[in-house]
Amino acid sequence: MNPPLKLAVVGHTNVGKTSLLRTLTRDIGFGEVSPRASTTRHVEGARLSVDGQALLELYDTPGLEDAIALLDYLERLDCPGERLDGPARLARFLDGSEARQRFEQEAKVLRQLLASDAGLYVIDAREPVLAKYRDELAVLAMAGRPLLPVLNFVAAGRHREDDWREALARLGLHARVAFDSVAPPLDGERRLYESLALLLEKARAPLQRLIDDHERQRQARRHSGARLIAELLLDCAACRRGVAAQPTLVQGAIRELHEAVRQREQRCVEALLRLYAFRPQDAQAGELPLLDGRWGDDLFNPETLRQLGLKVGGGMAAGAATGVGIDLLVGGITLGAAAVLGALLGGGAQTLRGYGARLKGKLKGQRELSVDDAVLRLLALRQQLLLQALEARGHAALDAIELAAPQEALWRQGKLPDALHRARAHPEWSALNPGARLQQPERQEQLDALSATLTSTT
Ligand SMILES: Nc1nc2c(ncn2[C@@H]2O[C@H](COP(=O)(O)OP(=O)(O)O)[C@@H](O)[C@H]2O)c(=O)[nH]1
Ligand SMILES: [Mg+2]
Repeated sequence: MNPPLKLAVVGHTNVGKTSLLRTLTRDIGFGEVSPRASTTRHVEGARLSVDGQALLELYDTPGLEDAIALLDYLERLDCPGERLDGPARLARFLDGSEARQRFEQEAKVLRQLLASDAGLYVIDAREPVLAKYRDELAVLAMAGRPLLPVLNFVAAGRHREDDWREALARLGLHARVAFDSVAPPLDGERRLYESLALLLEKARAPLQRLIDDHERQRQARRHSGARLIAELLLDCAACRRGVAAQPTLVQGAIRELHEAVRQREQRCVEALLRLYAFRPQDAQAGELPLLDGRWGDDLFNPETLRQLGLKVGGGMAAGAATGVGIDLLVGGITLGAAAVLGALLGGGAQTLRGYGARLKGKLKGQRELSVDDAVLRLLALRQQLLLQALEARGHAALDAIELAAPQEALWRQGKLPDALHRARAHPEWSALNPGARLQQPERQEQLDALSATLTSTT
């Protein structure tokens, strides 16, 4: 088995070396990231494995601080008549006393680069190409290791990628990748490894394995993410609260339902953050702008009627689906409701036994409250936006994600997925209801269907 490929992450102080490592390892806790200079004082490493096989080791290094003075010093190391090549020059420097004193920090970096197969040279692409950076590259080039420049901070508006590209070419560095550790390009990691494979022939196979594995993991995360959202929506669509039709009780029930939905959404946010390996405080569910509740029209839901074995005309079913008939049994019987009632009675004892109690409750002024369609649409949109934000977020990001409410026009109207209409008629499908039976095959089926819809629209 081949030993893992070793990469040294090198560059000036504060250009995002530690941040790049966090993003490539998907580890928010790696090292210490800080806007202050020189937070990384020693060499720290991380290992990436696939199926238990270590493929890549990445080493963080302290920043190079005084490359101009070091280059001067290195250029004066030849004895009279001698012309050292780069590695010989560095070897002499590292054996000398200055490597333990004045240039101690730089010596650590160079030792690590010499112990590695290649270096990633991280650049803050917002910076002008200053002499100190050119000298840094000249010093690093002496190690005789392939160097891949990583132009970091390219998501920032004002960067100088073109200046850097030209300057790097003049130094003989023609491969490079654009990256941003906080908001990495979607294919940034793949391009980084592919460019590296061009510089290092022996690294091609392990890097390709890494690329493939990371793509598989990305797909698996998306799939699991869509499923977490589908669970949230199903729980909310099937949730119901019974309450006597008295204004104060009704207000209390609405508040209670509102709170249950809010907490359920927050649980989904936390699960998504865990799935993407971010911190719990990296995003919060926002306020729910509305929840009026929706009154027991589930009795007229086509799915309920189907369960009852009732055949109703298209107009009746459509009316029920759009909420016509809400409250009918409380306020007074309209034609639609009467038709259902008649059909129920006509359906015989068998049918009435199942639904009679709920129906009787309604007739006595007991009401059933459930979650608005608009709220379900809002939850779906908001969580899908969160999922997209998590996919695009680097593990070096420090700011929390703002979970703003999406535009009202988007969630006020529109069709609900069929799975949610069905869920309305199945209180036992909601973890928010007592007596939930979440393993029912039919629920799982609807969950799969809903996840698939969400995956295709995310
Ligand atoms: N916006 C943005 N900020 C970054 C990026 N990389 C690093 N930072 C920030 O730049 C600062 C220095 O980063 P750090 O990783 O500690 O740099 P190092 O000294 O080279 O290890 C920190 O405040 C990071 O959050 C990037 O690609 N984009
Ligand atoms: Mg650092």
